Amino acid sequence: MDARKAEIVFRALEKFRIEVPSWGFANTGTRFGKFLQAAAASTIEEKFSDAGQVHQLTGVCPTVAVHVQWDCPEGVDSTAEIKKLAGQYRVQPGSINPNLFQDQGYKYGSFGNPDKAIRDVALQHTKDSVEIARRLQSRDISMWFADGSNYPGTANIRHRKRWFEECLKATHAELSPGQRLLVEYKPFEPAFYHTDIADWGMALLLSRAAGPQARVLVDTGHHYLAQNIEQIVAWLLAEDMLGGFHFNDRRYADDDLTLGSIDPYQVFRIFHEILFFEWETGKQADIAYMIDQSHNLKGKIEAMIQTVTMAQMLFSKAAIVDYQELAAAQKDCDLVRAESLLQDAFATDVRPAIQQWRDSKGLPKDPIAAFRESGYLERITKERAERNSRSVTSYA
Ligand code: LRH
Ligand code: MN
Repeated sequence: MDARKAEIVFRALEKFRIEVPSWGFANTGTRFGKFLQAAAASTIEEKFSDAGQVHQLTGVCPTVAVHVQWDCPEGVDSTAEIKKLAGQYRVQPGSINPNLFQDQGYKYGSFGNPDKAIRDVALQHTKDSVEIARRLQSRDISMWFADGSNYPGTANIRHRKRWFEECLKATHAELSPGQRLLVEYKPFEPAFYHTDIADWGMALLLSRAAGPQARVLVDTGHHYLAQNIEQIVAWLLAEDMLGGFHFNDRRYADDDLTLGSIDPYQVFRIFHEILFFEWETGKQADIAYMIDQSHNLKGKIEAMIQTVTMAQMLFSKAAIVDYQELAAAQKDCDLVRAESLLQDAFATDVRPAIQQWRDSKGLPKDPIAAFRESGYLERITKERAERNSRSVTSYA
């Protein structure tokens, strides 16, 4: 790789940061059960400790996403301990994720529930989550809703849309000036007939209805296989409504597999649309890059390190596309030339430049190897095995 491209990779890596999810370190599974890992994290301290390891070894994940019901057992009063842990493990709390899908009361929805009392409970939990974010100096409140129905005729879709607008507006009114509301869409699961926020258009309209600090969150696993995700990204950029990503990979549906394990070119095309937008407009897109995966079989910390380094590599490959040339080829409708510029960048081995960048930062050239040599896994396995062996695994 020539020096000019290596310089571009260095500059790209300087600004690339990605947030890890606290729940990515915990024992998770599918509805058919979960295979327990002795070293899995279950307390918020263990999740910050593991996230701290990933940041120490990669240097690019200074924040960890917090899921309120799973990580803040005392609600707002859990913030003092989280601040302490942030100092101890040198990773900051990132996006705050309210949980509006687990409680029994949400059987027929949260913001979309016909029962106003349930909508009020959901709204209060969301307001508490905004307060948690304020106390933790977290910028983003990231909202996903399982709301929907399983059978035709069982839900008034228009009424539910109105209730979502009302509740999102009320949530937006709670935000401090610097805070953002991220609205995540998903076409199905756990609802299998209609989902209230099923696609990017619905999320965009509801975000606009909520207020100027609301943006759309794109979870890469929340699309039908035939959908062109990078086109959605380009549109959201053009509308200045793209707030962030939940990165993962999938072969079939919302499989939450490790990023780039099935279709790395997909993530490359997404990064390309963002970097091409920034080159063309001179604007820095204000995007929160985040991971949302459940590591059911792989070692959870290794899977997270693998994800972060894969994201770095795909971001670096996208950064070396020659945009000047590309713009000219697009203008001339030189299809082969234009496509080759992306394919050449994707085919470029950027790993030597990334290793030089890590070296220049005093970071291990190979974070996975460094993790395996660190003895961290052996230590936490001893500490956590007995407790983890007691947790339940069955589906029913
Ligand atoms: C829903 C989702 C959402 C999270 C959850 C863990 O599928 O993507 O972002 O709250 O996974
Ligand atoms: Mn998600």
